[in-house]
Amino acid sequence: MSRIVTIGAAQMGPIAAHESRTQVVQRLIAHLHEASRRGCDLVVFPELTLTTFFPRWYTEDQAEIDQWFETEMPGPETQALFDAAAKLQIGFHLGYAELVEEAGQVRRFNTAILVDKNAQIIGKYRKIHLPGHAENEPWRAFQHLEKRYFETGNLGFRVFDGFGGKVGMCICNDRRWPETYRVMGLQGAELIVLGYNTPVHNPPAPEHDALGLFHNQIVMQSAAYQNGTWIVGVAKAGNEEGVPMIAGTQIIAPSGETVAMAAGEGDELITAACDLDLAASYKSTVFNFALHREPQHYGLITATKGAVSPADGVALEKSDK
Ligand code: CDT
Repeated sequence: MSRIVTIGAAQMGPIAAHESRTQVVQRLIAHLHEASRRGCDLVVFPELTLTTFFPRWYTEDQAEIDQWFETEMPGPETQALFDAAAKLQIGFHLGYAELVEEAGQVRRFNTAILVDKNAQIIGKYRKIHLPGHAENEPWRAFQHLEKRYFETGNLGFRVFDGFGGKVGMCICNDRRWPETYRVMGLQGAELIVLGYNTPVHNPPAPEHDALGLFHNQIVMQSAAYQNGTWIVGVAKAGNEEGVPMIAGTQIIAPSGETVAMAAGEGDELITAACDLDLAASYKSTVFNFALHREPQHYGLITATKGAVSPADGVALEKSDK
């Protein structure tokens, strides 16, 4: 038996600051129509799909920042996306900035939703690993203020039933952390979808710049293999407001092999027929967690933020201290 989900990874080229939500949604709908022509069941859009990557700018004016956030989903400008998807019977994954009131408090998250073929939201994730900094750092060519504008996600790494399988979500910087995938792998994830906005230039470590696509590749390919899951990674790419961002949108099989890859840095749909049953071949053999994982022998690591310390019960090498 096979469970084929035909997936479209909908890379977006740059989104200018002046571009309206309605204009962006038209670009997304164009992706959906092409995806329909190619028989897609699910289309994956990137992180913060609806706007330019606004954390590159510092401001103390909260109203200025809040213009980038959605207060409802779907809202007046995004309803057309849901309507088009339902009409075409295609599900989608969408990243956006979310402003909600929870327990009487206004909260802001970097969020992604998973939507089924009938335009029903069946999964939600709020980004946990927020990169960058919280204060203005004028020495940088551009800022990366996710720690200023978003709270740490409070929904955990979950796996949702959808598209005939177990679907997990994470966002951008999360993809660099092995625990992101392992937490979902332990829940049986067969497909993990994620979007990213990754500047080519990393101001604190410019020596990494030439390796951006390589790092993108190794984290997602190794995670796919080590957890026996499909991974779909989708970029917002190209030169956005003077900041070049990596492309490298791709669909990766549970073997760790990339089966489809974007060629350019603009709006581009790549597709693959993904057999979710391929995951079982890895989950039942080399990465049979129940049979082969030995967490009780890994050393005691408590859930502290940052580096482990001897107090956590981990025997550290001298060089680690
Ligand atoms: N959006 C996002 O998370 N981007 C980061 C840039 C890292 S440099 C601060 C990423 O990990 O791709």
